[in-house]
Amino acid sequence: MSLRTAIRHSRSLSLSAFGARFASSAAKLPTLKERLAQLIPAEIENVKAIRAEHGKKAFGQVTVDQVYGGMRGLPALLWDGSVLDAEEGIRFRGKTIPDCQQLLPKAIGGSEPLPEALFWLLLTGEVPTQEQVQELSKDWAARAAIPEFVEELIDRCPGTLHPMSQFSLAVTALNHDSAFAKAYAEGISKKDYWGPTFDDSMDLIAKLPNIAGRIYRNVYGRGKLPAIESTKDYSWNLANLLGFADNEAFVELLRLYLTIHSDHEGGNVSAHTGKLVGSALSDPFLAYGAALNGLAGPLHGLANQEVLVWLRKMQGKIGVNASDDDVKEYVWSTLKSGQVVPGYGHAVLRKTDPRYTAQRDFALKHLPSDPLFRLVGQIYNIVPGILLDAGKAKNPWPNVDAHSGVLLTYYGLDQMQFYTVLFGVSRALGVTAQLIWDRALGAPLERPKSYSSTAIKHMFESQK
Ligand code: FAM
Repeated sequence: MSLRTAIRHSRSLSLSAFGARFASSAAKLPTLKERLAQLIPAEIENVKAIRAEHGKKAFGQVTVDQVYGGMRGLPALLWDGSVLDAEEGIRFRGKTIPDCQQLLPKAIGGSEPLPEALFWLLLTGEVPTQEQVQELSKDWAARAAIPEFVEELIDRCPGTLHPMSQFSLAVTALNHDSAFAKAYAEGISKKDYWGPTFDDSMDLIAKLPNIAGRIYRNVYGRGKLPAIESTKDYSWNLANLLGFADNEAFVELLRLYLTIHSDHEGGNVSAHTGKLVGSALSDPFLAYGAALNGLAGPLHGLANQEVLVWLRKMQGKIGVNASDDDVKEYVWSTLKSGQVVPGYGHAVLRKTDPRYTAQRDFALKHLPSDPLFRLVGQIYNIVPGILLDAGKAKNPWPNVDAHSGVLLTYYGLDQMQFYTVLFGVSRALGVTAQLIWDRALGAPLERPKSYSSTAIKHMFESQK
């Protein structure tokens, strides 16, 4: 048994012993913060032990192509919350999306996992009880109000400012009340950093529905925001703020959506940006504001908007019930004009994204004969072959963004420019979970080395 496995094994034994002790007493279950406080000391020891035994060992070589090629595959980051396998897709703390759908607590009468439970899982590696999830929903509802000046800031944005820019502005401005920034200014000890980072993260997540809802209603003229309901879950409240809570299927979609978009290991642009900026001890609001700006790029989160724009253009050009040949011609015309097919390809994945599959399963259950869903399915049968023929993309299969827009559109949320904001609400779960653990483990300032092309040439000329 490897050292790491041995440590994990003994830890999981002691955790289950804790669980058993816990179950036998009638005491109240720990809150998320209390549970984390119990877990952190053992993980600090775990990391110390790994570094003591393996710290000087090498992962392998770094090639010049990796330096020029966006650092693909470079092992350079630590994050326990989720791991992405190129063939299988994402696992959150070892659990696949279907596992999460099965194991995580759901709303009463619902069948999709609650994102509250996913956040708990990401942070602790444990599946929370229904009661713990309800407490978390309540806690987030209690923290949901946003400062008046942030409301005004959003209200003063022109309707032509992209919702993602408004979202990032508002999130950044929340740093006005950062517990971490205040504690740091007052001289908090390094070992205590994670506490106010946790508090800020909880505030940040809790306030996102009010921010997103306000942006949506302002930009699309949907009237005043309703109040947060403290007895409802996070997704219901978000749906209500957007004006869609009457439709239970939409609320279920949001629960699934917020769960599956939350985290995709540490190296994607938004997750890594949050970690990088956080490594300068910028508080969670500043770090997540930066992450949102990365998510707003068309090769990352904005791809969900791009997919719908592309589908609508396609329908405009070749009609709603187009033949396979017409679709093929349209896809080729996209490629020949030097553009990417949005929603296809991935920097790590080499198979269909399980987040795509989860959304397809949802569509098969709730909207099997929707024309736009049929088009998405038709494209799925056509695009991979074309991308393979074109011979450039390493992964011809669809990613998460190929499917989300069609579901939202079906329920009437057809303002494509808003789609990445929903992605952003979800991604906060993963990025903040990572920030909390980074502060708990004392992660240092990130500072990789950059080289000039001249230096690279000289380095290898001298080795000839
Ligand atoms: N359509 C056309 N060309 C594509 C392509 C696609 N969907 N995917 C990759 N390629 C091209 C790519 O542009 C590159 O061309 P050049 O050599 O001319 O630069 C070539 O194939 C090799 O790229 P790769 O190694 O397969 O992919 P990368 O790791 O460089 O890039 C993506 C990954 C996601 C940026 C890329 O597949 C892409 O642009 N896809 C479309 C945009 C998209 O759907 N993004 C969302 C990704 C999503 F999961 C997320 O982050 N939310």
